[in-house]
Amino acid sequence: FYQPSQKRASFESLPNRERHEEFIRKSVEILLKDAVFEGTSRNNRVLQWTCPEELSRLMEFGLKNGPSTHEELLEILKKVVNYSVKTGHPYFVNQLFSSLDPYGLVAQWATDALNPSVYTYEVSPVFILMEEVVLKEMRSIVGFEAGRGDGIFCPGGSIANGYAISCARYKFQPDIKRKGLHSLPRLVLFTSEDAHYSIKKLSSFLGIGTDNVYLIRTDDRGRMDVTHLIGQIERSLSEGAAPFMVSATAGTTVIGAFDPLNEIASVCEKYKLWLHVDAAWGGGALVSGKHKSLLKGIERADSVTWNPHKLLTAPQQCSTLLLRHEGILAAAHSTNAAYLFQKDKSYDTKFDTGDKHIQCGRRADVLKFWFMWKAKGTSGLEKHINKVFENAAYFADSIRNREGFEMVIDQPECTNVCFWYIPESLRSCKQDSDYKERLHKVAPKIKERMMKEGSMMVTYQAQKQHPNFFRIVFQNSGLDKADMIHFVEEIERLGKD
Ligand code: ABU
Repeated sequence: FYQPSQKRASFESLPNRERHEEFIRKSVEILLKDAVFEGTSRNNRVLQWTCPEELSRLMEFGLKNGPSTHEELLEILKKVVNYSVKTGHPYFVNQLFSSLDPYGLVAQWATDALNPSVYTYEVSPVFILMEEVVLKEMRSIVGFEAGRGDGIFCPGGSIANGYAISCARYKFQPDIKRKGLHSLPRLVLFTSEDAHYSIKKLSSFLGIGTDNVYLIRTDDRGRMDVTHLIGQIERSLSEGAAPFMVSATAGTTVIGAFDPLNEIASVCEKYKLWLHVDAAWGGGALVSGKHKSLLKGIERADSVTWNPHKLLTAPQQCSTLLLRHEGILAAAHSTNAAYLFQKDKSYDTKFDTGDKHIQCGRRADVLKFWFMWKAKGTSGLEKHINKVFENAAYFADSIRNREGFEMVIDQPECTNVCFWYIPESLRSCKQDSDYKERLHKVAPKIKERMMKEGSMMVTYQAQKQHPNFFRIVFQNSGLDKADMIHFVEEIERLGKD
């Protein structure tokens, strides 16, 4: 611990260790009370909206030369909690993560207390073995034979998708590792127009270029159009380019659509393309006997992104990339740094798994998920998934025929439900030429009101020809039917004029 020489206003008579212990205990008390218990109470607000200028004044973000007292720091901590959004609050239904899982939280805190870096067995013995077990179990659930293959925990689904592109490219031309892009023809990959933006972003990062991400049309339910996919593969071949990968999506970000994986897998087999499935969002459905058929065909993939911090509500971040190809991550990325990955260590150095990552230092994101899984069992995870799908269906049923609501997709496949709210003043104007323009302004206005009141958080966006619509996301299995009705009525209240 840092031990400042100056006198401090509090705990001053205690030896430093005791002062720090008291400081930590008081800090944890604040976090438990303000962030965990009050922060997730339906009686409290999801957020206290403050504009950036005012927040800058209230929080005093500036750093100073001298130290702060523990009392000052505890006050600062209270403010950090106060002005932060309570993403574990039941009415935070804004993003593809939410909820506050007690086991996940404790394990996250344990991770931070131990502060490991998961690259070598000597530094992270528990987490190295834990990662291997969890990744193998996840591969088995995906359907890879006997759970065999490769895998890693990554800092987010975007990076997992990037690893998939890197592995696919390596498989296509292993020379890439030494010779770089000079060894390659123009590579082309295919993904749907509704896919996550990380596919384009990481293609740019990896030197493939966004122009070489060919976007495939989606149908009226947001699923990849396989005929168009075949057409675009043929187009790339006729251009003399080298198609190497299809990134399908299982649970698109906005609509929650599942691409037809079996059909896409057959196309990939025919053209010898790597099949990646971005199941960052929808992957959680695999643990449910009732819902796993949404991802039928995923077992034919070469790689899968699956984020337990999404549908399975592990704390941020908990993202994985799972591969059917053993050893491909190390083959594509290792550089054998002699100061970390010495081969003459006293134990089997196959347990020094860090070199297959592009990161060096790395958090133990596995612990929170493993601990939650231990606490609930696979059957508990399944119950959770079934409940959130039930909630989403109940919400959709509640608004489908309710005056003022209109579904974007009538039968959502995942637990994101997209809809318009049409205020009374607009309901008779559907034939007007400016109707879409006016409807486009409704969701941002309602969102502004809910943010200012702090009563709930739900996001909105425009997509393709559609004016702004709401996307409400369910992944907190602590919610029930009364909450679903609350959301409906709250949107009506906020949008009444
Ligand atoms: N991959 C995160 C997507 C963010 C969101 O729309 O919730």
